[in-house]
Amino acid sequence: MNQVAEPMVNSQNDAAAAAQGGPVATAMNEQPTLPIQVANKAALTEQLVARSFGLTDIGRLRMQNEDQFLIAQLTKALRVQQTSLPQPQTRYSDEQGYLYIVADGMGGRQGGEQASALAVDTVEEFVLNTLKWFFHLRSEEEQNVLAEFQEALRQADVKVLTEGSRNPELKGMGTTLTMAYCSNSQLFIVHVGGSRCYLQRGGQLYRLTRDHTLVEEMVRHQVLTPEQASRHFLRHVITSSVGGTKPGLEVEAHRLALAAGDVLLLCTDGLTEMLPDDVINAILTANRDPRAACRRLVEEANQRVSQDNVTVIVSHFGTAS
Ligand SMILES: [Mn+2]
Repeated sequence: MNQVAEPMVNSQNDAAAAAQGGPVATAMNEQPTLPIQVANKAALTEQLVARSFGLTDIGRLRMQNEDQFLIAQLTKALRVQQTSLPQPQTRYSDEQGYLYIVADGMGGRQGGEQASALAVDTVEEFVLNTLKWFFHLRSEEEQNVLAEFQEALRQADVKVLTEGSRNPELKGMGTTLTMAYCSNSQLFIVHVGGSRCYLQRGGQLYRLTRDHTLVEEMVRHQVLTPEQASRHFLRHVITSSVGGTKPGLEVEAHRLALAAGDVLLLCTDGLTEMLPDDVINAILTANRDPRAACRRLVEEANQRVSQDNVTVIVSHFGTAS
């Protein structure tokens, strides 16, 4: 559940993030602040294999599910049309890219569902058509990846706004969008709104994204304590969205090096409204299978009578061998 507020400045304030348990990501143009170090070159080209699962649930009190998610694998393919050789019809490269998206729509009736669907579809299309960035990234190209993904969100913003302006029933529809892309062992994250991306490493859960919400702004300016913010009646008001009532959006971008054993979690606020971080961490630790972890997270949210749609993606990274 989200509503859109007037856009506010989304300062990427590391002190605020640190106060919440430490940022782990390197924001664009910012110095690395954290436990997750950029590894040496050899490690960065290490191929990690992901086991992923996603789940979306309407929750206990809603009539419709406005959340969407996507898990996709990108690979180079060679499709043989004709050959004299006894070889397989299609060959795939060993290199894989993994794409994860969660989106939480808003806008009443059909609007929310359509906004989140349209945004995911637009980003998916964009990612497919920028495949040139996906393999053997050189360091200068890594900056481009984040810039490209930010552009993907801007395109989605325009699409959702345009569609919303065409149909009075869809006017003002918008969506949060949190997206992670893993290529070799590099993780790229772009994010708008109140969904979240977490990384579990060494038994610790790190929140990689900030909520673009009015109450998080107020916490940052020390108007509210985090405890007050978690119960505040304006906690669903988001300060930036894909679509919504105004063009333009604040995109948060991060890049970090993944390691074998890392667990990635993307989720909508339906999960984090219900479950504190320590409960989420315990469930991820107790369920080493992504499918089991997703089911357990959704069950636990529903047991606490989730008033919102709940969507989770869990991905485990390991070495190829
Ligand atoms: Mn929600």
